[in-house]
Amino acid sequence: MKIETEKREKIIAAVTDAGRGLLSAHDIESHLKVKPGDANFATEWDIETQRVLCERLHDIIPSARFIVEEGDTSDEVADGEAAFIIDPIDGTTNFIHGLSHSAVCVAVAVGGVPVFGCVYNPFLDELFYAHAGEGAYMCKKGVTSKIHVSERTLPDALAAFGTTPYERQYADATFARAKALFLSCREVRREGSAALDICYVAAGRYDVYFEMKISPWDFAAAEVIIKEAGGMLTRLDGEEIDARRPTSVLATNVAAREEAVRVLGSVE
Ligand code: LIP
Repeated sequence: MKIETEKREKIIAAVTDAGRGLLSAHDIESHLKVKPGDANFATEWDIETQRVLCERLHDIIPSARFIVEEGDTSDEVADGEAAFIIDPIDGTTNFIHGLSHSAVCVAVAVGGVPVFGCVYNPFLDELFYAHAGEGAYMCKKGVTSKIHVSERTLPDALAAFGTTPYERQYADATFARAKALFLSCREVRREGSAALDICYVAAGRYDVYFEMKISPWDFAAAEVIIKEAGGMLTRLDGEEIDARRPTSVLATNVAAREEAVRVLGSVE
């Protein structure tokens, strides 16, 4: 499935409008909705942003299904069926705490395979986007550039990771792997938005990112972007990802991939 240019432009406009709307957010912590799991919240901006995005996106591709973070209204998506996969604010905890590392994420997927993705951080005015087969790009303050993963090998790599904060049973497994990476690379980071962290690998800022379990809306849009930037996104065991269900993720460039898989796989 190829998304026509006009539809891509409308999707990007919906995403960037939604992102800019977050810049006027205030009293964020006074209206939190508690969600299942550990320290899992939705703000009124998560919920309203998702509502407006769903309306605008439905007008662009009326036949598409929806897989969304907020509420239990996600559709079942059959192989071959088009779906929007939406995270209205990836990095919600950062947003609550006033950190500028959050993004509005929309992917168009066919079955479990994203074909178009856009990830927009309004706080830095950085839009990452890609369509399958057509390269990956970043637009910052009106200037668009093609992005590509780095050629750093693991010893020179800056590696990021996620902490599955809503499912802390993975904590020992996460931090053991983060330590193994830390002892094998230049440095590690945990910044709190899987989508942006995967896009940073695509842009050559990071070289590796892993998380033990994240949801489709956290990674689907960034999946197209990193693959079109010459990088790889698989499960931690190297198997292909289905963007319709939660999964572990390992995002890397090519140069560091084999060593990163070995180091992460060496942890019990
Ligand atoms: C978050 C991710 C983060 C991950 C959290 C959560 P949210 O997304 O971006 O990397 O560690 O488990 O999934 O919940 O802020 O949209």
